[in-house]
Amino acid sequence: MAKQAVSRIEQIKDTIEDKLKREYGRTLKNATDEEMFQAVALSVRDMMLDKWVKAGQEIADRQLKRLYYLSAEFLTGRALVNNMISLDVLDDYKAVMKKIGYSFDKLEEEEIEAGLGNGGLGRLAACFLDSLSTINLPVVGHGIRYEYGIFRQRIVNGEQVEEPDDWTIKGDVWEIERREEQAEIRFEGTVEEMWTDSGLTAVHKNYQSVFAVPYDMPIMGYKSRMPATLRLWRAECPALFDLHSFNKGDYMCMIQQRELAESISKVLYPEDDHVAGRLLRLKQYYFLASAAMQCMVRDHKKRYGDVLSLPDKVVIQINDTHPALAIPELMRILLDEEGLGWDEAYGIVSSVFNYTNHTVMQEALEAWPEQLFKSLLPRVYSIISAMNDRFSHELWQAFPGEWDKISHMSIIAYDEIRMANMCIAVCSAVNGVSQLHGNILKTQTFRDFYVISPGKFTAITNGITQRRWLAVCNPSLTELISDYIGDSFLFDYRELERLKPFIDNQSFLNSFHQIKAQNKERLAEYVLKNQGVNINPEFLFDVQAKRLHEYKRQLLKVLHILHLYNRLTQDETFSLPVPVTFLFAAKASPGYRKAKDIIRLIGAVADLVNNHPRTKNYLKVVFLENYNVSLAEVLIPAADISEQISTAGREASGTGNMKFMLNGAVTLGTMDGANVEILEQVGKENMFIFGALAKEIANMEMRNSYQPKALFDANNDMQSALSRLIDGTLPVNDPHRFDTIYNSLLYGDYDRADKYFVLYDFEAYGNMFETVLKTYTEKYNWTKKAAINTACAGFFSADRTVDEYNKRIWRLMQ
Ligand code: 26Q
Repeated sequence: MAKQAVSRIEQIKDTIEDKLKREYGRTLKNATDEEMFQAVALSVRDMMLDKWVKAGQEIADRQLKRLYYLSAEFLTGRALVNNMISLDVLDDYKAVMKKIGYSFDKLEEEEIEAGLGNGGLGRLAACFLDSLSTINLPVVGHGIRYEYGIFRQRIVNGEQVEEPDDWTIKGDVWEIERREEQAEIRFEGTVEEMWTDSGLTAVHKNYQSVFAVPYDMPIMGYKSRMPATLRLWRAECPALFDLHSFNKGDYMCMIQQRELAESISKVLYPEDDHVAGRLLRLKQYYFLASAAMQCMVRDHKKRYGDVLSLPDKVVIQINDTHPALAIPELMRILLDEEGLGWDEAYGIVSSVFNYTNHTVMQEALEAWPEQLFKSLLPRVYSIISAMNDRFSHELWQAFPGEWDKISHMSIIAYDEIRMANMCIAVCSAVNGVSQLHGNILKTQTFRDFYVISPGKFTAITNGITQRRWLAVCNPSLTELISDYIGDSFLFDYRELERLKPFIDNQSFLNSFHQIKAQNKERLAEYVLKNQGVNINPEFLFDVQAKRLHEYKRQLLKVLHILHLYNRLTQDETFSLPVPVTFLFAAKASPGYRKAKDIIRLIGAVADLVNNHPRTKNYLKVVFLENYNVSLAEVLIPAADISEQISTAGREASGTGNMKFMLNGAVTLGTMDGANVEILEQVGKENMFIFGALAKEIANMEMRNSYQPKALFDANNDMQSALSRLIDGTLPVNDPHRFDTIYNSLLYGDYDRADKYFVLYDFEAYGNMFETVLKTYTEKYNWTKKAAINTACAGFFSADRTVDEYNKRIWRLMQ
């Protein structure tokens, strides 16, 4: 080993020892696992802080324009190994741990992941920060420091049980509290308009204050000189001791008030499907929006003196509509605190804001009851009202007399405030997250808006960071790739293509195959250790891992398993060319009944097929508990097949599909979201595409022509599979447990046929699955497809995504 490396290793060891001594009064010999983790993490943090401070200087000196990325969710996951890789010190730390005789894996396992998000949207925000930092673009992410992140899921007697995720219990090592930068957030009260020297001014009175205290976390991109900042806000009661109420003897009331204020940042809402107009959620969103905007204006004024130059120095991206209240909040600050006139303020606001949409489903578009909104946020309400009046006037010019259209497009109508409409009306750019999704926004969801402002709409396909989703989670494959093409693909995604010439190289393919086999063993060990279930790495691993949603169609896979069960049990001559392990991992919103029923169904199907003397040789079904970033890191590298089977037109993009692809799984999917673009990259020989196209689905919806019962009557296999839900075959106590699922597939809910077209794609899915199994038996051929998927995944790097955002929208300098 080179001399330099030896001294680096000594240095790291000394730092760790020093941290142990000073923080805990311990030595390398007697430190607990937790203390060891903390000490190591602190030593890594020191290295990041050096860069962070320098980056701050550089931003100030060069007066760089900065991105504010506002998001109610940041699903960052564990940070330790990721940070070591980014700082290029992983091998050094491994050597240190070896030297002191401490297991590196144990260190890794000790970290509690930050699960401050539900799924795709939150993980996207985390990938973006990593990529922005990697390409050295200045960004601050603003979010909420939820005390409880996404719930921990346990399966008890087949049912999902939620447990609180108290991730901060051990104190988060990565964050730094910045109490001196706290902001005051005002709720409720009344607004009085008064004429003063500067014209009509609004004064907000009798409000309730809550303080927002920021916690900053450096997010280290790969070999970056510009770590990103993630600023998470925590709610705190203003006065530690409210003497006034105390004196009145209102002690209990005082404590209650305090609890109420601090409840704002208590818990992440676990719903990402449809949402009731919850007061606390609205409080959370305004809390984030106001804190971020006050902080931005304050910082800008400190640097540049006044607010008029804001558009030159900041740009804001809002991750779906959840932080959209930042729009009227910035208006409020500019009007009420900075004394600008409406047009001047509106000009600034509309030039700095940009909005990303992540869903086309009506039930997930945010709308707030007008009265509730008005009483919680009276001043913000009056600003939105004024924006609505002006916008309605514009609409009237564009569509004279078309009342239906105008009320459909307004920001406020039918006693509701519609956040998406406000965003589209005000923002400079509106973007979808895949090409298909972008087109659907223009031609369906927001088509009337597209008519009046076609230039605003764009589509920028999502991406993932190849650091976490390859280097961290699949070190063996990363090493193999580096052996063939060097490791520059870790910061230049285009390099990954250079693997293509090796696709026919026998020895490359052999290693590729072996690595997949090892990763399958690693997963098998994990599943045995954590759930006490044996899975055989010789089986094909078919994985569907994502939130539980009807549109994602976990049910389609379940029905197909029942179909295979029927064939295997009814026909002794039938067998599968290769045995299959079907892995599911998914959290359901606690209030989403149907989703929870589907989890119960998966458990029942598992009990059935895993215990039947014949089927257990061919099929194994496992539901993996508590899907989160850390589990994804073990699961994804082990997959042979990636299930991406949503109803076409419903999955805005999907990002799991990209993670699986990068790790050499072949996609079995519909023409939905970014699957369409995966197909463009890999070609149809390297993907298994089936099912109705988005336009066919849209057509059936328009004509109301989908008739599942007719399909059912004409298809014996479908009848037999579906009957299993209600004929008492499934081992559950209540024989009617799955009646609702059965009925909704066949007859829909209320008067509309199943909105997710599960039975429509049943046959196509089954046929394509047969092709999958046949292809899998040709080992060489299969590995080639898998490797092509990896080689073609460069396009889906979030480095490419943020670069596109930058060229089209942000215009930041490196
Ligand atoms: C809805 C109403 C009121 C308040 C909140 C919400 C809410 C909360 C969370 C609505 C949606 C979400 C989360 C959405 C999400 O994760 N969408 C996913 O975003 C990914 C990143 O763009 C895409 O790849 C997925 O296709 C999309 O489903």
